[in-house]
Amino acid sequence: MRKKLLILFLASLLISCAGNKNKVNVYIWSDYLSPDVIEKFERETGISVNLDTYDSNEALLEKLQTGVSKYDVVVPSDYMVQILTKQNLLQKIDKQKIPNLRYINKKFLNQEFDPENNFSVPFFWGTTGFAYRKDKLGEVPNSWQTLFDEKYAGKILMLDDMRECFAVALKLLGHSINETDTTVLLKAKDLLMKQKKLVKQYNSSGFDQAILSGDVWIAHGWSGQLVKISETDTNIVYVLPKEGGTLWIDNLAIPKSAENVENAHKFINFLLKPEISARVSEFSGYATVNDSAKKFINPQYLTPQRYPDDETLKNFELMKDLGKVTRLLDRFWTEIKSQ
Ligand code: N2P
Repeated sequence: MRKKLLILFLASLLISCAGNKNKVNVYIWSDYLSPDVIEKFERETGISVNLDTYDSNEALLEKLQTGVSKYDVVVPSDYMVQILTKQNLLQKIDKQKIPNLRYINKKFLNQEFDPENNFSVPFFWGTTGFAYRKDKLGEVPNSWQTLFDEKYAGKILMLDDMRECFAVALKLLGHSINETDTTVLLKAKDLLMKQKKLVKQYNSSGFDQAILSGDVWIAHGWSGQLVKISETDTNIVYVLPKEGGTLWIDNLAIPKSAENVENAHKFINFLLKPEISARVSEFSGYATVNDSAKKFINPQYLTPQRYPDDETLKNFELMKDLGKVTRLLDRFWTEIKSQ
């Protein structure tokens, strides 16, 4: 009996070891990957994908800091790549193992947040703007001011995202989204405090559904999801405000604590295949950084809404790590949310 038990125990140990080798744990923005792409990777490589999702960079930071879950691939935005690298939470990517890096448009490489792309590989890019319902607004808005207009009280949604909300207030005040001056930040906080009574929800996961259902009339949000619904419902319009806002690049990266590093490289390289990049871009609504993918994308998805030109983006900026000032913003944000 004892012997049998021991054999059983050893067998299960073997199976779990083999199982470990054959998986990749991915922590990524919700709505980024389509199920068919995951299945294709699993079929081609025999590696199974465990997927967890998040809707803010800060949620990702917290997960990696506490170390409770072990992820092999994560997708931080620009400023978060900087923060994670400074905190030694990412590992160097072995570029030899990512030959498909060659497909990435050079303009997305060697950015200030990772000058040699040692820790991150660009994946999607996009903007932060807002969408409105044509049937409810008697105007054609082009300014962040609309999100602060009393007549839309109770019909406004803001992203549940500290940096994104401050970016809106700062742009409205005529400043950079990376402003660090305390007096200016205080003014931005006051603006957001006043706005709070007009805001129905702070929501980063269902902002598209909230405006689609008519629950709100104006929704602050990210390009992909908002552009996607505006393509199927002509009553919804996505706006890039004249004051400018956030331009962002989301990147594939491997945490220091990853246990399946080999598989992480395989997964990243797979996502950079032109056909695969094309598919996930069509699915998510977000713009690909992969030039060779464009020929696989249905031209109906290569619109100025999804790919705004430089002129439209002239007042849009990438977020930067604000260093110590982040703590001040954290405090302001808690005050706003708890008032
Ligand atoms: C939301 C994806 C947008 C990410 N699902 C912005 N960095």
